[in-house]
Amino acid sequence: REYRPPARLTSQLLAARAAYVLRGNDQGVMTSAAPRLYPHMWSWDAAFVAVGLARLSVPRAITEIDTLLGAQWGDGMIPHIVFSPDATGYFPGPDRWGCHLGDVALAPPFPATSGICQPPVHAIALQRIVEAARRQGRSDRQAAGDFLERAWRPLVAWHRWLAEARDPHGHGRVAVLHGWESGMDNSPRWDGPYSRVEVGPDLPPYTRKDTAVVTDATMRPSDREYDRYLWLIEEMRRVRYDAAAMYETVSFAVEDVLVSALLAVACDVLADLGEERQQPAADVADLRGWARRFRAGVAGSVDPVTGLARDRDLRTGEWLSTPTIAGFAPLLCGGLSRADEAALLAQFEGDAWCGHPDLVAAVPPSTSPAAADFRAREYWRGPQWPVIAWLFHWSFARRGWAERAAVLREEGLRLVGAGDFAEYYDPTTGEPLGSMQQSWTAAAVLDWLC
Ligand code: 9WN
Repeated sequence: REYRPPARLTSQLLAARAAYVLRGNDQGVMTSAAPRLYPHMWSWDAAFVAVGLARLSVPRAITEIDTLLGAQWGDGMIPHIVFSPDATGYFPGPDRWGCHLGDVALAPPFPATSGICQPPVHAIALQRIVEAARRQGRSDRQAAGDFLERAWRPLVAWHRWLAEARDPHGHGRVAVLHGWESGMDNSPRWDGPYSRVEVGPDLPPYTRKDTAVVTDATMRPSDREYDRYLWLIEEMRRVRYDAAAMYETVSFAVEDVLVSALLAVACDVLADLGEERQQPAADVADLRGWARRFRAGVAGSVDPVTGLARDRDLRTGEWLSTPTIAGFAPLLCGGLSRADEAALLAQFEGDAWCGHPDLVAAVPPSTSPAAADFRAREYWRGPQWPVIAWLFHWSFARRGWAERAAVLREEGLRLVGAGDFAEYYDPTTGEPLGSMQQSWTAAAVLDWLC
């Protein structure tokens, strides 16, 4: 396929454009994930957006997370979408979820939300806000300190909910009950579990809106996939989003290694902040315990043959070994022996992944270009997502791998250098795909450049 990348912008211009994108998507107290395709707030997007906003304005970054936490459910779950009252252009919207209609006891009546969650990266945002405030004046430092006090209990409650409601048997791995909960909707990781989801004959009819925005339908999940996505919502609605009933009955239930690794890291990040800022010792001890448990659960999932971490289908008990970016989850949270970690790092940088000879930029593709499942333009089936590059960059820096972190930053900037701020990119041509002006892409760039 012919695609000639336009010239790279200077760093200054790229950063200015990134700020402009976030400004354009700002609805006041929430930032839409993208202007047309996603005109609401998404949970993990909001955390990454706050990381970027912290470089522009600490108070505005705080507002973003305050808005998200304002939609937290009574049991601690942070919902994956907080619907903007001012936007309608997304399906499934509030009425299809039905969480705000009164019979879902734990959901807030306002704002309307979805009934599932997304990866727990919010403590990372808190840490980056505190960090950014350190470099600013007294009022920002004070605002960040107050924010930490205010966000502490909600964030501990969120982590507790994930540990208890989504890992009730203590496996050390968080269960996702919908591909959307993983944030990697149609990753080939989920093909097996989804193939076992039988769509009932009583699935209410619906019309997709996403393919009216991204008109090349091959860049989005298929209609067949959407039927299953909608069917799972139907199953959840029928048990009124009761967490225990969902865990037992929803036809898609998979222990997700990437979410589990992120929970482990997020617990440690939050515990570090809590120790530094004198938060309750009992909370800190719980956080450390969850960090240990989920780190061990991720390490315990590693395939002895490939060295990659694996998800596990809770409905069949089988390990899922499709080679996707989630296989590198242990690099985020640690927990492997030195030798296993070195081998996994070598694989990450090797020619089946970031070092594949066909890649324009050496950042991880969502699926290995060497795998039979690889599709260069199809959403989570192959494209590179700048936000995922940022996540590995941040984790590598946190783990003390400064040089490797610098390479991911440099290569990530190569990918996004023309300033489209696309949702994802074709790894083999560098073509921007999906939605443009995607907020979390702009946020990653701001963090890299400012
Ligand atoms: C469903 C907002 C979200 C991201 C997800 C990404 C995509 C939604 C969709 O967009 O998912 O939640 O409609 O495709 O897969 O990671 O949070 O940017």
